[in-house]
Amino acid sequence: MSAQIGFHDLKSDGLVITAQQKRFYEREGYLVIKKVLSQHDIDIFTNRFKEICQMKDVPATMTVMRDFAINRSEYVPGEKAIMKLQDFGDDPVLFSFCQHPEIVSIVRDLIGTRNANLLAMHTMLINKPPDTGSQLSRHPLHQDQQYFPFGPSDAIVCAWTAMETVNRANGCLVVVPGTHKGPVHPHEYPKWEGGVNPLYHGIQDFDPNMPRLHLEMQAGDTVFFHPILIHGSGTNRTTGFRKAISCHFANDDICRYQPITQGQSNTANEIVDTAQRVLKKFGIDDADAKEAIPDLEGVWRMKAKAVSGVRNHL
Ligand SMILES: O=C(O)CCC(=O)C(=O)O
Repeated sequence: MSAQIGFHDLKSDGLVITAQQKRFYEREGYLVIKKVLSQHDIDIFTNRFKEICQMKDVPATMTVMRDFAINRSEYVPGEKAIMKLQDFGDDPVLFSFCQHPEIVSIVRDLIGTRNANLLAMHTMLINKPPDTGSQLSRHPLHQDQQYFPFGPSDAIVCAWTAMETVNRANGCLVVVPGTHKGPVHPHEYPKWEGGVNPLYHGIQDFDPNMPRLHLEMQAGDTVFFHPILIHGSGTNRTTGFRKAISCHFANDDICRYQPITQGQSNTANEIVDTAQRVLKKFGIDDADAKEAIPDLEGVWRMKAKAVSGVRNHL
């Protein structure tokens, strides 16, 4: 039997998904699989999130992002004030999401082979807060490949799991099917009246007539999507928080760092500055921070973590 089960093999069933599901992903740029995680799994991640919000054993490499809609003077530490955790690779409980056998098997079916060396490149737990009227809870339509100085894009996939019911009311994910076959568009901050969160860049030349699809999902359901797929998420108009956990996986046997494009340079500078600032918070001086993270590739070299197998290239 061929070892090439999964990557670009659209005729054979995978370990978990069918050939038909692979073809759907290839054509549409996303694939929703129901109940990939159990409620028990979700409870484990939710409880760990709550502990982190109380600053219990937070790994130094994790970024705990407060809700920018809350004024600093009104800030009360706790889960209601945290909108996102980023880079949880050194947190064994949350990182078990990236190692979850069902998730890993589906990722292998989409971008890997049975023995592919997979890396977790970008990990997040998003706690989308109820919107206070500013619409800051929106995430503009964007393409994740804008931020990645590595490829090919077909060997990268995001797994995004709903940690509760997500729907239009609380700002579910929105995708524009098929757009992964197009280019990466120029990204900038949207000129929205209420502002936008740091690093939430959006596509400027987006055609508003393109059909968008709202992915309403239940807790444990997971959408796998391509890094060029145009996606974002809406305003949370409920009084509850909308939680999701995600990981961008890359196939390390195939992916390599590549020079950034001209279109990536504006967002790249900001990401590099932000990453260097985080190091400086830990007492690292300016010159050392610049040496540790000289460019966008340096940011991702710092984030990448082996999920299975060994890390060789990224
Ligand atoms: O979970 C969300 O609201 C959107 C997440 C997303 O698109 C991203 O972080 O790239």
